Amino acid sequence: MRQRFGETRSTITRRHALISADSHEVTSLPNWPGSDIVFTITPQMGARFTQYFATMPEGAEAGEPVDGMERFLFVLEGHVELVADQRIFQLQAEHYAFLPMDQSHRIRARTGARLILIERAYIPLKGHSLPDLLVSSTDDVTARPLKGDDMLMLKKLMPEDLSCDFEVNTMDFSPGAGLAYVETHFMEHGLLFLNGGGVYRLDDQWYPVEQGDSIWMGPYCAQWFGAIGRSNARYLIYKNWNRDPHQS
Ligand code: UGY
Ligand code: MN
Repeated sequence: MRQRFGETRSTITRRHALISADSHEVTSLPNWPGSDIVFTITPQMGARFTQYFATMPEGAEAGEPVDGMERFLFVLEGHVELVADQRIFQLQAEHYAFLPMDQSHRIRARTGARLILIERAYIPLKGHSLPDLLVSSTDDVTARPLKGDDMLMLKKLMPEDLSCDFEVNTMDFSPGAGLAYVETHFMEHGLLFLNGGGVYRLDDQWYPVEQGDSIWMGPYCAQWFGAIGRSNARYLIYKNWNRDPHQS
């Protein structure tokens, strides 16, 4: 959507950022030839990970991230083929994959496709080997109420295993549901609104948010969300996890 008069809901502060789709800036990347790339969260803003959209035309191919990075990918639209570990996986909307650090792989668009990707430097844990490659779908993950609230259903997309240094979850709010309290934590978040919307508190500001919005919450960004509207609000959320703050 084109915004007139130089206005946007996008806001970037020292400890949080809201990036609405109207302000997306398309770039290209050597490992994504032919695809449109939009970085919404990067170390340049203070994050320790990247979150970006990749829009792939039919037939486009992509390679691995830069050395030392692990990758999480989630299909928003279309159909891609993931070639990894001498296998070929067919991924469509709501399918996702985790590629451990330095896992060789290719992504091929069978149709035009749109993905969201999260990448970060892996933090190894003594006595644990690298996490395994994972390919799954949100439909195959059981939803559970967050802290007993059945109006706020959580799906944990990554294995609950100490070898994993981050988690990615979906959080699905019934209309009128909200986080139980204003959270403050050292962990960061990368978030994408998949459906619906509401009001997000970030530090001392309250933002109207909707489908397609990306949010970065840096360490100790005070955060709260309330779902408004007639339909559920659901987001995909990254969090660094299972590592001591001295290491993260
Ligand atoms: O896992 C979380 O910290 C999550 N409840 N935070 C959030 O939704 N902003
Ligand atoms: Mn949180």
